[in-house]
Amino acid sequence: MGTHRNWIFGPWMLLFLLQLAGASHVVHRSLEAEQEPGSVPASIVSPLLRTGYHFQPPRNWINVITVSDNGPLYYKGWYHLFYQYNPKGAVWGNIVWAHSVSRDLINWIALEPAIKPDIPSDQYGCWSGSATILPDGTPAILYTGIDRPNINYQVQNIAFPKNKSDPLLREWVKPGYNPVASPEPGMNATQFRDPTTAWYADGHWRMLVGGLKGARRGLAYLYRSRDFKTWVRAKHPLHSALTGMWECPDFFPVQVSGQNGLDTSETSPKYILKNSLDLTRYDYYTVGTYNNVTEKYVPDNPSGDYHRLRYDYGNFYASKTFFDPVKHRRILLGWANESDSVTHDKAKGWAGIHAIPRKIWLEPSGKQLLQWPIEEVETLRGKPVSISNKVVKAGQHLEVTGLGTYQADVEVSFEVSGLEKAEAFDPAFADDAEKLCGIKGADVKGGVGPFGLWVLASSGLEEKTSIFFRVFKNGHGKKPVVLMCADPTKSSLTPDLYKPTFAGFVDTDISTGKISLRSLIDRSVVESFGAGGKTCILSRVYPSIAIGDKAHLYVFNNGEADIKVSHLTAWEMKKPLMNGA
Ligand SMILES: *[C@@H]1O[C@H](CO)[C@@H](O)[C@H](O)[C@H]1NC(C)=O
Ligand SMILES: *[C@@H]1O[C@H](CO)[C@@H](O)[C@H](O)[C@H]1NC(C)=O
Ligand SMILES: *[C@@H]1O[C@H](CO)[C@@H](O)[C@H](O)[C@H]1NC(C)=O
Ligand SMILES: *[C@H]1O[C@@H](CO)[C@H](O)[C@@H](O)[C@@H]1NC(C)=O
Repeated sequence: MGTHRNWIFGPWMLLFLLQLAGASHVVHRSLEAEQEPGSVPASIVSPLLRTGYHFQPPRNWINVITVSDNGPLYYKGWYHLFYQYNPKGAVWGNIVWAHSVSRDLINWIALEPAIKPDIPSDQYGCWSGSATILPDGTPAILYTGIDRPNINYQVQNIAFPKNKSDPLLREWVKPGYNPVASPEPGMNATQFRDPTTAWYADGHWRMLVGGLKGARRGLAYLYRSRDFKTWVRAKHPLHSALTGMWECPDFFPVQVSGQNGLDTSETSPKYILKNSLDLTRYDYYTVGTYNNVTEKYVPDNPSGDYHRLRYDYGNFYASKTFFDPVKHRRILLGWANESDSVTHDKAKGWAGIHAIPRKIWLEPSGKQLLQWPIEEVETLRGKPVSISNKVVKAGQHLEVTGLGTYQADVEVSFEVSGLEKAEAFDPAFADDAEKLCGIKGADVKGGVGPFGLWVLASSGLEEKTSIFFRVFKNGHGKKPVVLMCADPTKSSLTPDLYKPTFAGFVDTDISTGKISLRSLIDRSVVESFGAGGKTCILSRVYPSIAIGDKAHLYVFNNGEADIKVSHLTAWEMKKPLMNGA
């Protein structure tokens, strides 16, 4: 994916390059005025803000830029995760595929990088790609290479394991026939990247590569191959839309009912197409059908391409799924960048984490996916603390005590009544949950809600990150609108943090009186799953007081209607093996 591109052309990177070059004292000074480098707040570099059970490379890798996931894969008893990594810190031109292995997707062991620039067609960078297992069991990696200096001219390459008997797949070789796909006349060579896992049907392999046509048309180029070696572009893309560049396309079949996943080469009446939109830096997907004769994908909801569903309404990008043959499930992995400053990142010596792997499946309505943290994460749970049948009255809050809550897993079921007290929904916000949440944050009193959790909160509530629901009346005969929101505006007293309110609507019928919330809290990240995984939000937050044992957890209710916590269980989470850190 083009995180690297963003780093190269994005404003932060520009500032950073200018700083490096010593070329812009103006820019340098304005940055200093904002955050006074040299006086990075002690809390930012505190080990208590480094995540405990989220995927990260080791601590001592100085100036790690961004970590994004590439193609996860299962081979001979091990899950393999490859991710974009800069071993040289401040030098961006040498992106490699770092490599970690796991037996359970929770405990990770770091190996040497799997793919590094060393052939003409990847000598200026090894960017994202995907892995596919061929019928004889051989894994193959397709990835984007940069083959010329000073311009991000993108081609697609292939690599195979050197020793197929090595379950750790430590060494990879790149056949001499690379690259296997290059930009053709009429294609934008700097917007041509991130090959997908391939699928097989009708005597041909097929894969997608993300692209951009003209100024605005994002598309997924379709390639075919008989032998996985010679790839020919189909005349038509699989799909396209006027959204800007499509990074990291992901395309896979889903079962119409049940929670099992399908191998990418299986067929189904329903498919998911996901793209990471470089313009907004979020991951969007549609549910649709794939016609294997015309080789076109058609979203079920015609407006879906532009008002699309997101895997996560927070900080979550460049995600990728894979089919886990062990538990017959499809698993989603996503990358979350930092929300502090580049100066902070340099002081910390690390930047970028992965979300907890999520199992995904189609909701029975067929309209969206459901997501849930993989069950393996529950092996990290310590002793539980539970609360049952507690009413939290209007304007009140309830502390959950008896555990360390800075690294915790919290599941709560709410009972909601008094729906007649709900505020009226303004249809002007029908497509803009985020804006609505920005206006009606956690401290803005409501009718039914805001109610939910204050996590990573200080005892005096100077700091708190709010994860909550707010219910709106929606005209006669329509079900109430439920907004799920993550409000980090009070999360820290540290200046110069990126603290956007993130939000999504929850397609649930709250007139049943019930809604659930699960939050995975891990020092500087909060991942929340509303209504059983219908709406998910990941936030990065960096408290300055509410760190370590000073972090508190509360249930709050800022609505007029009482809320009942029918059940809440919170677990302290243990630290898994995390790449030796
Ligand atoms: C290939 O890997 C297997 C299993 O790790 C090992 O026993 C064998 O020596 C390796 N072969 C070579 C040529 O390195
Ligand atoms: C390729 O896309 C980039 C980004 O939109 C644009 O700046 C550039 O002009 C395009 N190049 C061509 C040849 O269309
Ligand atoms: C399309 O899918 C159907 C159903 O799985 C299969 O029977 C058929 O062979 C496929 N056709 C092509 C051209 O892939
Ligand atoms: C993560 O960082 C924030 C703050 O710098 C940016 O606004 C986001 O665009 C960025 N997200 C991605 C996916 O790059």
